[in-house]
Amino acid sequence: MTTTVKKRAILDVELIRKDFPVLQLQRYGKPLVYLDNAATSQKPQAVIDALDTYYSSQNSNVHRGVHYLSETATRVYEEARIKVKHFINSPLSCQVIFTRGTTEGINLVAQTYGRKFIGQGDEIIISTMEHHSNIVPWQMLCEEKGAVLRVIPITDDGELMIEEYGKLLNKRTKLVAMGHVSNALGTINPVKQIIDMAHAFHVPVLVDGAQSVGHMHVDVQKLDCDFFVCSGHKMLGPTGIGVLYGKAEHLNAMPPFLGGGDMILSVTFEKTTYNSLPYKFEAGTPNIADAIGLGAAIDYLQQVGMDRIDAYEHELLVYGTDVLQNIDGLRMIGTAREKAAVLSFTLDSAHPHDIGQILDQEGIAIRAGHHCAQPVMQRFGVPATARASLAFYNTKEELDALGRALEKVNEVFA
Ligand code: C6P
Repeated sequence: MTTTVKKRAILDVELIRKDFPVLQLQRYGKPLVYLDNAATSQKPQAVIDALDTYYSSQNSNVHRGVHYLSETATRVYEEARIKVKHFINSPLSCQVIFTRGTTEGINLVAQTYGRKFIGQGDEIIISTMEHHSNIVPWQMLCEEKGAVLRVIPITDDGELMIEEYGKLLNKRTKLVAMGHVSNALGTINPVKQIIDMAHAFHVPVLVDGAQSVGHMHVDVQKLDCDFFVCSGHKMLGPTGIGVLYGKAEHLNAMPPFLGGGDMILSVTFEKTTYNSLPYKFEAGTPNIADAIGLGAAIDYLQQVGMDRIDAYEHELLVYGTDVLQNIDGLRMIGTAREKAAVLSFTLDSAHPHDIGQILDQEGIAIRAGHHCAQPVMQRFGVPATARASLAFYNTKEELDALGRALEKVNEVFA
């Protein structure tokens, strides 16, 4: 992987850290070192405050009431949608659909677009490094429809084999679904190239942006992706809220996902007519508070600046990689040239779960396991990895602490 620093980030990390209550905690009398950001990010006070403000002074149902509170709740909920629109550069805010998260977004596309447009003998392309959320919904669809799942292989560094991808594309291909950044390897996939290659075959592309959108600038129009999905909780927002962006032509052509209130224009026992976008895909009372919380998270990310976040996290990645390379018996899993700040590794001396436990005793939170990406583990011949995943509020000192703790693991298991 690259060991040069792209550009220097000027970021006052100590000041930023003060905005995150969880980062002030201690674990076993030691300062908490939170390195499990790919699982979920911590939340700044501004997001916690937005939830508090909503529940203490704005709480009401949206799109229904004629009273002041309902109109206020509707306004702030829809403002959150507009914030997402600007953040990912969606052409229109009605192309931003609130979901529960990435998993729901992918299932929504599989169950609506997929069921309508993918049939017997058709092919869907994914890659070896997908999260289970971007495998299982397509497998379920293939089983139901008699379609075929095709998988792009990856190199020993954890990079997509683009030539093999080119060979898989053909006139039976009906969809490509691709992770932007691998949660298990950190690989940043060349999604623009993947999309352009698919579009040459008139094949739409869904991008799983769960691990990219809070860490780098994402522009869905520049990417020209057909669908983009992400989770609020991985980008400083609350759990239970996510986003599905789609091109209007696809969203309009898709049948609804869930039926119920708000997604209809009129209902009789004979016939229901569906609401316009985005409401057609938001049946029932939506997750109002958490959408507002996501809006506050976006405000916060934009104040810090996505370019600065990206550059600083890259600096951390380079530094952390150097620290880990000095640990005896450490094997890095995922050494792509283009990497996000995910350090996935094994140690000769200890199982990843044991590593996780010893690190926890040192106040360091990492994830150990298969990271819901079992095919990647199989590809690298390991049952699990230990994974330190970074965010812009992490520091080089924390990575030094990780290095010292891993040396301790080696001593304990010597
Ligand atoms: N990865 C991790 O620790 P949800 O659970 O719907 O918010 O996100 C699912 C998901 C989809 N795609 C990718 C690339 C992901 O990384 C995740 C979530 C977490 O790596 C939890 S398994």
